[in-house]
Amino acid sequence: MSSQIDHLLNETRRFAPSADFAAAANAHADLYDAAADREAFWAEQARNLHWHTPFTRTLDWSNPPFATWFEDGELNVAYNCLDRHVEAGLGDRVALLWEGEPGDERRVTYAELTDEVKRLANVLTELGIDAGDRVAIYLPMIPEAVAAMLAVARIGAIHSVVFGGFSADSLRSRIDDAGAKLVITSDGGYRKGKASPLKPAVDQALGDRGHGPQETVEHVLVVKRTGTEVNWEDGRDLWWHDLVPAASADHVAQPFPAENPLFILYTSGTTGKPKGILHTSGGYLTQAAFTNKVVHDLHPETDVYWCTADIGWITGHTYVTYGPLANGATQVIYEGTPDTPHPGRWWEIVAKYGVTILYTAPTAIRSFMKLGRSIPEQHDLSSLRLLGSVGEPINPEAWMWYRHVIGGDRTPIVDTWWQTETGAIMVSALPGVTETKPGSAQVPLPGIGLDVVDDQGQEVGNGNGGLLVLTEPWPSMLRGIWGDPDRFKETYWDKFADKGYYFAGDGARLDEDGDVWFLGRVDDVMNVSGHRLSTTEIESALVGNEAVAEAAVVGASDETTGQAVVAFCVIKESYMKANSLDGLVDTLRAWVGDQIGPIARPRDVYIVTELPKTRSGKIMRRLLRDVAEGREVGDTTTLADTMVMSTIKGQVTKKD
Ligand code: 6R9
Repeated sequence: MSSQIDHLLNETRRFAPSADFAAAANAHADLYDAAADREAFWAEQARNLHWHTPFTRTLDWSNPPFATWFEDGELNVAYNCLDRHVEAGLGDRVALLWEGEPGDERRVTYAELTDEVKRLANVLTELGIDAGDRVAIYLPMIPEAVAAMLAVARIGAIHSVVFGGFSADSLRSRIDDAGAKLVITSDGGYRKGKASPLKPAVDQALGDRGHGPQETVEHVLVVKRTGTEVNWEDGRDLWWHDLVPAASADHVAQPFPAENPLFILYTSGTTGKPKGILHTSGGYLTQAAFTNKVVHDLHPETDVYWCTADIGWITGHTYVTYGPLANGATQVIYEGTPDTPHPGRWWEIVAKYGVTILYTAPTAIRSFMKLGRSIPEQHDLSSLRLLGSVGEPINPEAWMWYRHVIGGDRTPIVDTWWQTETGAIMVSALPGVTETKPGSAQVPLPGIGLDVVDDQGQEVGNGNGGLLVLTEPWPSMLRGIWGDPDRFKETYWDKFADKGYYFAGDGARLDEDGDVWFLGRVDDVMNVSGHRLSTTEIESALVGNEAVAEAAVVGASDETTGQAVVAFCVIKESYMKANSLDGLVDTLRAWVGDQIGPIARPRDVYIVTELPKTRSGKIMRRLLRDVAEGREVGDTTTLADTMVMSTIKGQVTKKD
């Protein structure tokens, strides 16, 4: 492993925190010392929440991998996100600065959101939803989506949010797996300048199954957002606007045990069947609130926070709904796509609301890079003081662009690694404390145990690569896979069962300082002539070339080298305007050879206009591997744009 090519580790740019930032930061270096007693540290963080019944036990790890945290304590998650702020006199503080795609806006204060959630909680109870029942939420990014999650939590029921971009089939399988009793949806939402319907998918998901004994859904509660005509099933379908405003706003939040399930969120695994990741209440909310406070440096009195994730993803659960509201933050929520009605829409929103903290994904940053800096430069971004990244490794060049063009060379960047399963951020720089390195997620947070090991679970040590493991239980860890404890053990715990490590499925390296560099999922690691090469490393080299906006690299089987490097590159518009593309393929092959070493030089470079991505923005390399190996392209149903593969195939064959 030590013979690996260390292109990424040659990244020498460093950014120390400014004295001003450090002086006002929530994070301090002494947090790491404070976490030397891990359990005491998390217990202290948990006490920042309101407990109806204080806990006396912190962690029970006597039956691994099934952990309990704060088990004998009782709390109400919604009370922590709403009522306690109102009771503290902060009812007039704006919780949600909502911007619809067509430009309509709503400001919702903590008092108003609390009122809405109380009414909805009463409606849910009237509809027969009890603690422990499952409620599916299939909504666009509108304030009702946040209210729905909180109302379900308030009565101790379990939500399963299904991303609005998922099909009727995906919705049906999630409703069935969870046995949902109620679906909360809307007529539609605005996307790409149009009203995009949602209710028909719910009708299809429910209708196809008839009303046999298997049917669990009793009602569908429908928010009117677009005014589009909807099909209506009397007795089953109910309008939100008929029930919620008319319901009583008196509702006392009852305490529930810390381990009461809070939500199920489905995530794709290596097999076809999505896994219902289960999270519970006290530990999850503790780590959500703590990380949002120290990693995003949230100062709720003054900050305007914006996490661009949809609530259909874990990032939207933890860093739109639960973390920021538990902390009493004021946050922006935007309904639509980043380029509607114009490509500067996000930057217009940053300027309009004076956003101070922006948390987004590398895929978004790279697509803005592709359009060029002139678009963000038309807007005043001087309010920004902290930038965050999540979802994928961020290439050093994208990191630098983010810092320079969006952050005006002022803002710290936190590259945050975590998963649906981890519930909250696990690895990140602490702003104001850590000297940052473009491309590295850097250090485990205080209270988190992490290592990089080989296949046998042995530490690889600094300077080497291997598999990322979490060595200690953490408060917001998944508690299981809904209905499938065996799969939970097999997927995450069996690989290093003797050590009790959680296997994350990510490749990572430790540099000489012990900082973590993520190398992508382990199935994205290539083996070329016996050398382990990471897709991320070669993609970063390609994105470092002036012509390339975005790159995806796959290992295609090759008779001589085992695997060969095949790269798919999207070219910057500014480059195409000024240059011919003749010879660019050879230039890029040579460029990678120069940057990393001859072994990494791609066998093929294909110039394409688009890369295949999931709806959460992760590149689907599996499909590109099919193209690179000349196979029929596999299952494309989870792509955001299912046409993209035929476009790519056309572009690849043309170049042959
Ligand atoms: C939060 C989220 C989890 C997978 C994870 C890893 C990748 C996320 C990353 C990152 C490198 C980062 N990932 N953040 N890789 N650096 N900062 O994205 O959850 O959708 O479950 O994905 O995403 O591969 O294993 P989820």
